[in-house]
Amino acid sequence: MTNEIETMNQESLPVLGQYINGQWGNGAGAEISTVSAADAQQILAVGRAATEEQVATAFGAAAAAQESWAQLPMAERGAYLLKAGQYLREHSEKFGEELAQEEGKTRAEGIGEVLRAAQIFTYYAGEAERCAGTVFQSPRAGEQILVSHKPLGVIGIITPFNFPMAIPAWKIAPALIFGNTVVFKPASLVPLLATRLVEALHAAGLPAGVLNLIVGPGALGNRFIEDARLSGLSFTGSTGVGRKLCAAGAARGIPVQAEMGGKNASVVLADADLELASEQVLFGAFRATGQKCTATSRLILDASIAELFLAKLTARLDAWVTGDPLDPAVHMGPLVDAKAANAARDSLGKALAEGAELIYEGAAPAQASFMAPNIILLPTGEAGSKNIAWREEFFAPVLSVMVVDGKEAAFAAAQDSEFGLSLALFTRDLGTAIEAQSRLDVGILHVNSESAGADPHVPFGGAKSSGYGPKEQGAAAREFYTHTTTVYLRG
Ligand code: UN1
Repeated sequence: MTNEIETMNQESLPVLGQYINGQWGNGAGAEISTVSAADAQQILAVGRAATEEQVATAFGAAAAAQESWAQLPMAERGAYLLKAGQYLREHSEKFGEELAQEEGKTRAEGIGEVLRAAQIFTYYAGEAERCAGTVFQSPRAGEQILVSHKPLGVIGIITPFNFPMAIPAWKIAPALIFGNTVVFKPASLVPLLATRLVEALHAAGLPAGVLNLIVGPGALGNRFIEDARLSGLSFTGSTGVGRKLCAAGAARGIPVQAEMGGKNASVVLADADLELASEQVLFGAFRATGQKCTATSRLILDASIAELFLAKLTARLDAWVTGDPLDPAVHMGPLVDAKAANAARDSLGKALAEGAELIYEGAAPAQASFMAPNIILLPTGEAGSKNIAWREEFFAPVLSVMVVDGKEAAFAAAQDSEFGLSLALFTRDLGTAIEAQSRLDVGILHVNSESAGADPHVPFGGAKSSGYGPKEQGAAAREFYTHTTTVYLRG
């Protein structure tokens, strides 16, 4: 790219600024840019990274703003969220397209995600109309015992690239409504959409210091856990980083909520509706290019229906188009960047070297960040269960199939994972569904629907190595974003 084009581009490109103490400003660090997932030559926004000093300034602003923010009636805090939600709705097409460009999911998924963030803001604005605490009987005359919820203080929020609006929204909205202030650091691959989310809250007139945005490299996130003013940290991302943050938080005595990896199974039993199951497995495995922590990456098939099910699934995949995420005819865009796609290709190669068989490979554009949908068949028993594709999250459009005999073997295969985020079970037998609920260690169980998805008013999070700390969203969010005071109250 020549300098001339660069200059021309930069004149019209959005700027990646830092938002500290209610002001947009430049980072004092290195030059940064964000590019299209489909084409890394296409620059979407430019700016400068924040420095560690700017992180400290942001924490200072959040700490200074916290008490007066907490003292506002919750309904007034909610009014800012309502306005921000409205702003997102009004800009859903523009922001949704930017999301599709920056992250790589399709335009429809991008717009859907912006609307979902708006819905999350609206849901938490309504917290002002919900029950604020609990009253208990006292064993003593003339006394009541109240449990009231109070903000933690300053919350650090660190989010991944794959839901650049929805995940920040479902952390920021409850943090704010319960009276906390926030320093927010999005994944360095998706600063533009994080900027749009903060723009919505700024446009809503949020008081200075209540929300601060730090844009820059991942290493800046380490400063968060070290800042003495941090009272709690909510993180979504890799298991490795999440574990380190949890350990560092525990060492300091502050709560950390971490939503980490998944290796989610879809289980299709002999009595399942195969038409429905093949559609839902397709969505679970390949929507958003498999880049959801809730995506289906393991498929457990009863032997009696395996062949028929795979025929239905691959027929659907034959009509599944991978390409430019802005093209309305496209079902699946690229991965977030070439590095992610190369890592996924590497992992797939290892899985094949370890004995998996490639049984389906779709078509995809040649650019480095694209990858076609792939289905691999694992050997049954230990050889399959030790395969990298069964154990490790690829975060890519790769579905690993294991064929088993009967419900017991299917449940055992589903349980055979260190992770336990979500699971999709396909059966027509209500008894089996009820049994799955009590026997399978997952945070989210779907019966006859795909493994991904999360409604704002219900708890979200995983079992086993998938999650740490209280669940997110719905009423569960209050457990993380507040602490309680038990009041023995006599007149
Ligand atoms: C969804 O399934 O719609 O990082 C949301 C993730 C999850 C969010 C999944 N925390 O993919």
